[in-house]
Amino acid sequence: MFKKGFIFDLDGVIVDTAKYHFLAWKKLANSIGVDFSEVQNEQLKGVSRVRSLEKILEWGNKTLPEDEFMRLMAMKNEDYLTYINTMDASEILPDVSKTLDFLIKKGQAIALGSASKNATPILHKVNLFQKFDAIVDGNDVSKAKPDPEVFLIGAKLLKMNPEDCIVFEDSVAGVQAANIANMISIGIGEDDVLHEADYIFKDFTEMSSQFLEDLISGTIKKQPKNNLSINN
Ligand code: B16
Ligand code: MG
Repeated sequence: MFKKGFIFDLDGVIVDTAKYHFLAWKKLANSIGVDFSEVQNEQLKGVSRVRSLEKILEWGNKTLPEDEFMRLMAMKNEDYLTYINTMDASEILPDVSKTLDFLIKKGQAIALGSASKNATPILHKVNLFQKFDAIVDGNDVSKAKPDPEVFLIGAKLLKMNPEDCIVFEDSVAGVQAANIANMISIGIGEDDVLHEADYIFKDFTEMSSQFLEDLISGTIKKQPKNNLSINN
């Protein structure tokens, strides 16, 4: 039997919490006189809370003392949690549960690879926690995506070699992290944003069971790439 490691990002792949991060960061940024666009927001996807605030301050040409920086991060998270608290299984993105169940039925190893420190409570809220063999989140890593640390820890916990792992990601930083880890990167979202991914789908409804079978058997392989490096 073929066995691969399937690593799922959380925000923007399993649940649409990316919209809640955007709303909470936008409110926080506006409160200190900074604004940013949806295009700029793509750069906040997949990156840590600390790095997100650093980027927002860079965009606004602002520097802050450390205690103020910490206070703003806490404010953003408090606001974000008010959205999260209302979540339930209806917020699981289309065909995610079906894909997880298919992979489980096929005996595949499944991990979460998220930058979020809120990942575990979110998985419990939407009732998917028990479907994962391993969870790696923002509490387990010291280096943010595009560093591959989160996915390499995931592979290790699944007892799989990185080259036998497949990553589902909605962020540019996450796709880059998967590529650097030498895993097959599958972008979930728009072609023009995620063009560095090996394969791109708008969402899981576009992914056939044959495609998943071919990933499992190894018929579908990583695309050759040049110049992979960490650049955030
Ligand atoms: P938190 P993912 C990431 O989650 C989000 O995409 C990113 O926007 C967020 O800043 C990061 O988690 C940290 O989240 O503030 O909840 O710790 O996409 O890697 O699942
Ligand atoms: Mg994401």
